[in-house]
Amino acid sequence: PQKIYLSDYTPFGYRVEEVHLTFRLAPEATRVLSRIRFAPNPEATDRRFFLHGEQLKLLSARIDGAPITPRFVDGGLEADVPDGPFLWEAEVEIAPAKNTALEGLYMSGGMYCTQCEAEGFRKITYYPDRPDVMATFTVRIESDMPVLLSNGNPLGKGAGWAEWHDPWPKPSYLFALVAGDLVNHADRFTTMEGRDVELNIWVRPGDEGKCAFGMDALKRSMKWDEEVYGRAYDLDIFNIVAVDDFNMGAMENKGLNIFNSSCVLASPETSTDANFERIEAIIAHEYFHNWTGNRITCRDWFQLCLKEGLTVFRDQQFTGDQRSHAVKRIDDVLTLRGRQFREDNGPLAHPVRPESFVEINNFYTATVYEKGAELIGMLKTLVGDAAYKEALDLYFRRHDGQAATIEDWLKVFEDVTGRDLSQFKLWYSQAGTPRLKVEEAFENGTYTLTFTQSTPPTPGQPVKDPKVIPILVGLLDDTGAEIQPTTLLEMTQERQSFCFEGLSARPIPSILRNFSAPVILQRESSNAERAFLLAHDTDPFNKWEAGRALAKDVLTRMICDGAPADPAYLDALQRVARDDSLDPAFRALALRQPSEEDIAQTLFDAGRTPDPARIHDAAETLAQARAEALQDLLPRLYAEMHVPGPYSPDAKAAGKRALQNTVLGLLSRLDSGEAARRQYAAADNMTMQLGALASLLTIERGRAETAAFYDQWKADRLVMDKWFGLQVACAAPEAAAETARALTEHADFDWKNPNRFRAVFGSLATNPAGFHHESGAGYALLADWLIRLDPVNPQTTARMCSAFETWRRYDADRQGLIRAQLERILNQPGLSRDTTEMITRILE
Ligand code: B3K
Ligand code: ZN
Repeated sequence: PQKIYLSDYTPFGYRVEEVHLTFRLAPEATRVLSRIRFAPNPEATDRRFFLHGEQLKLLSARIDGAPITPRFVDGGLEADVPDGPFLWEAEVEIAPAKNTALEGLYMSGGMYCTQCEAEGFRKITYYPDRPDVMATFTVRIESDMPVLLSNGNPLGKGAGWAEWHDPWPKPSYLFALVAGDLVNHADRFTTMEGRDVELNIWVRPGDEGKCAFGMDALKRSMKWDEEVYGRAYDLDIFNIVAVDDFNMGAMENKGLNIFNSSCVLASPETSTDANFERIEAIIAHEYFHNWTGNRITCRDWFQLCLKEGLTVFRDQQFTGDQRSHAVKRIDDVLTLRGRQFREDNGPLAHPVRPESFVEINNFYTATVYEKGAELIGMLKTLVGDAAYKEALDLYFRRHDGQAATIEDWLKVFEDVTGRDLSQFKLWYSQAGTPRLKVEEAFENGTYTLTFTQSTPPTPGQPVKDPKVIPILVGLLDDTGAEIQPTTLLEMTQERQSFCFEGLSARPIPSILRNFSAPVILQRESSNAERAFLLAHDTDPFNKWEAGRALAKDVLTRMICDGAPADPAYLDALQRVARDDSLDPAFRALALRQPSEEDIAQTLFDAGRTPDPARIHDAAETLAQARAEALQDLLPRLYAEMHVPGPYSPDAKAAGKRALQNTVLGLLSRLDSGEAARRQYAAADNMTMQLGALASLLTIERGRAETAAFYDQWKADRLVMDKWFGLQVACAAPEAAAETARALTEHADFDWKNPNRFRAVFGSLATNPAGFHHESGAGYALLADWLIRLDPVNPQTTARMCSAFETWRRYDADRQGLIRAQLERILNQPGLSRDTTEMITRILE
């Protein structure tokens, strides 16, 4: 397979002045007529006229009205064209009903829909399918489906047709079309510029009761982007459509966002608090793309983080503003460490701005998204809030309507602040998670912190240069009073010291407050000090982090030395649980035990070979010890967290329920699930119902509830995904693979639906002791199903391959078992480019 390089970028030889598309929709034979005005691009030298096109049947092609016979070449066609502007016309035939890859135009639940990012438009018609070619689109849809949608504003509609015009030039990846028998939840929003905007969420009949929350989230997002970034919406209509079969979460098509139904449909009975929060964040994310992604797009796909890192950062800010900054930051760091650090420290490590790829869909990663967002956060910390705002204003002014690069992005910060950001740029080009070692000294009232940074080698990058690391630090005295408020230390060298003078005694440092850089902090510390910070740190992130470090240390000792659960840790836990001054959501996070995956990574970092079975046993032992230590407190805390009245998804109520469910998990280890059974029976919302079921399954009970849950919810696909997933996620190590296998034989296991496939196999992959069971059954089962899915849906198959990315952490036996499965997958004849690239990189 061919590798594409950033360094090979050249602009396309032609500009597209306007695009007219006509769709005559039919499941097996849709006709797409295109009329495209091209003109030579004065900024380009190469005049080769190449149009991308895949899986298209070309019926006719004309240039300036005269029929032509193009030359078919790999991935598209070439033609001889006039020297000046010309009109290209083509008619192609495609078969949306046969499109199981869910890229291009496809059918889901009887409706037509599209997914074009990154390179799906070429499966719709011949076109320069690259993000730096921007054009205005006019679209006519002919179909007897009642609802016909495309980008932009409606031009008109009649029986069997509709026309749309999008006045904003856009790249083809933002094109969208939907046709179906849909109903809408409608609303309106008036922008700060006085534009009256029609808002719709379109769903299949029966789902109209699950739109209100999404609509409210949309309006809050629109308002927030006006208030915080000064960005107003720019069309007369904004449509969201819910689709059941979707490879990702959602897509920001101009004026016509298409969502995986799991990321927009919400109701108290069917959605958990976590679902509500995620839906709010994704609605915001896609909406925010209207400016960061659509009005300013990417020059090429190597610049993906330009829109994704920034838009994730913006949606994180939004959620923090709407809910709690402290809790949001902790959640984000948990995700970052769980997914991005894992990626960055394994064979799939790549820079935030990759320099080459085989299949761009394989680079919609935690590194591009989540680490990309961290880089924006660091930049903001370094330049300060005011300069950040100025830089963003300049970015929007300078690059509106353009396809931009990371160089353009950094230049606005340089121009606003006068800083040289060339060293900062290393964050975009160097992969790997930096290690930050800390040494301390105290002498004559001066406290010195010395940091040493180093980044381990990653594929293709054996040696790293020192990066700019913003380190937020505060100092406490031994009473817990803050003697040095949060201060920014700007580290630029490999080894660097910072002094705090005039202190009367050695302080207790709180380092890397708010997790100010995506690094692994290495510091010798005692559990007494961790417990002290857990009790006294004024920085909520580091307060939580101290408890986390304490728990990890205790677990590590239990695993490696067979030590018992440390009573000092259990004491500290009690104090947090009991501290009513703390937000329940924060307490729930602080009481959450580090995941087995997190422990495996930590052990591996410390030079040990993690044993998933031993980690699981220790985690179970600790959980039991925690339950017993908190025994007296649990019933009261459980009762106190009860939220009376009708369900509301707000952060305060959700925080209480989170703590209540955490407490229930511990209680269940003491009462054989009695409280959980009561909660299950009384639950009037999915958060409490699922929380109870999870508690029961974790202690290997809840058979009756599992059956009842199925009977209650079998008609609801999104709830059934939870049912499939939870059974695998909670299965005991020796039962996980068999549980998953048995579920694949269930009549409702629709494996071609990505949500259902992920429910089973995503849960298997994130149950470490089950997936990595020494029998190898988990590996073999996943490989069987990846082999089966690949010809049907390469994108989802390739994404799931990352289940194997940590294989080098484990012992020789497990490595051997995994290698055998990876090689078996790789040897499949006709394996997709997507999956081939992933397995090859994992094996290298
Ligand atoms: N931009 C889309 C992702 C497209 C995925 C292509 N395989 C969703 C988002 O980040 O908003
Ligand atoms: Zn995005």
